[in-house]
Amino acid sequence: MTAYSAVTREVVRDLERLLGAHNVAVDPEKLASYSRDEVGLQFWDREYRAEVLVFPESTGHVSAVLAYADSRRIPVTPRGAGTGLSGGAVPAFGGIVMAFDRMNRILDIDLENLTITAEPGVVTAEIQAAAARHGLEYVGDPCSGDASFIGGNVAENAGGNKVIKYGTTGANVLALEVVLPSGKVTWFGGKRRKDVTGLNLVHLIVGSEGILGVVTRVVLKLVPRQEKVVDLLVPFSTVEEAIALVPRVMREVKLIPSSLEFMDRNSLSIVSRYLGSRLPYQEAGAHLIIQLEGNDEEVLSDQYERVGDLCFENGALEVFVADNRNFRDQIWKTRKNIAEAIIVLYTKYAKEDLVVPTSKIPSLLESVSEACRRYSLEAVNYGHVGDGNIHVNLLVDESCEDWHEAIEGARRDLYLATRELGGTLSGEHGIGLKRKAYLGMFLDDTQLEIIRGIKRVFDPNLILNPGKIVDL
Ligand code: 2HG
Ligand code: ZN
Repeated sequence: MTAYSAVTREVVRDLERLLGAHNVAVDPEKLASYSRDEVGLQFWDREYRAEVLVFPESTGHVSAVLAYADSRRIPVTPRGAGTGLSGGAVPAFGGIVMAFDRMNRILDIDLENLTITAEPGVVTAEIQAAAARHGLEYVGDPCSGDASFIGGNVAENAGGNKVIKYGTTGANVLALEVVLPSGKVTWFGGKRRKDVTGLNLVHLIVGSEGILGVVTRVVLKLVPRQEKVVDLLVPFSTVEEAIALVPRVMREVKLIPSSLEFMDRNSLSIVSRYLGSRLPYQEAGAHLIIQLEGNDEEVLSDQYERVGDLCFENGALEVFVADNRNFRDQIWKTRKNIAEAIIVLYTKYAKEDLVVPTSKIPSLLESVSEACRRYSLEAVNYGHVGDGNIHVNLLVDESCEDWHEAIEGARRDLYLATRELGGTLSGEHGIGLKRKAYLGMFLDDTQLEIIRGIKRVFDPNLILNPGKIVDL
């Protein structure tokens, strides 16, 4: 375990000299709010607190702070908008939190090469909007996209609602400017669609949760924007019927929807309490959202009719075609607010991010029910069913005193079942601080040693986001 230096008054003065006093903060309220992400404080066994905040305005600033911190062994935790769900941006060892609020410029939209280049503090939705103004689309679409920063999306390899057709954030990253803990600045990748020149370092950085280097510029792929989008909202009596439809849409209608999302009855009931609105057939066992897109009205309507027929064949109670802005917004507002509804309405819960081969989703959900029976929990299951990525949220009765034990027991059982099914611990939220203790259930010693070795190559003094993913 590394011994880190404390942030003294002298260190704060040095940082002010490097960045300007207006880019350094130590006031306790700010420190507290920049020391957490969306993981509730009730989940940590102690308080994690930054000693100083820095707000770099340029790559030069990032480099200067890292070189300084490296030479003094002060931990640095990079942070996006704080929408993460794994404690990835929590300063586990105190020290410096580096926040990217002030590196928030879109630098270039390249209409020849179909790319957009941005600083890490740009909100994901702004990237989508900027691309849309040029008839293009950035397809990364995490549920937190109205708030999350693109740098955070890259660090966690955020998934979201369009992965089934377009892949995760990583699949849409072409290049990254990265500052290493030593302060050295380098570029991985470029504005090119192919690259086997050496190892794939772009995709080593994507999803590395800020433990290897700090991303200061991101070059993303853009695609032509499809002019027409239709969402089908399809209620089913049972979860099984809904899930059985997923591979059939792709195989039999021969298309890949741009989204294929799932919400069970409890998801809808909780989000409806939170938003004060209802979707049709709210009491049904499960709903699917199937999104189709295209440029030709007739082709699209032929496709959704075929998908609709298939839904009815599979026991759908109804097929609602949302082809107008209002209904589509209502559906997606409902879907995107489930996570927030749980955070606001409950304090004792586990938010899981399990992924299994899609054919194993029914078995996973059986294990969820079993764990709920065993530990007297209630489950809310929803998520990116087309990717096999289910956000199992386990709720504990608010009156339960030993709720941590119930949750840890259920998590362990579920992880064992997930592993048995060929699944894994996290699809898109990451390991961070929250899942670190369980990583060894999914990766063997050889794999963990490789990760530790890579960490040491990038960060020999272990100053960058220490305490995340693996211990050293
Ligand atoms: C979603 O898909 C997010 O809504 C959050 O990834 C999921 O909080 C969750 O469990
Ligand atoms: Zn999700």
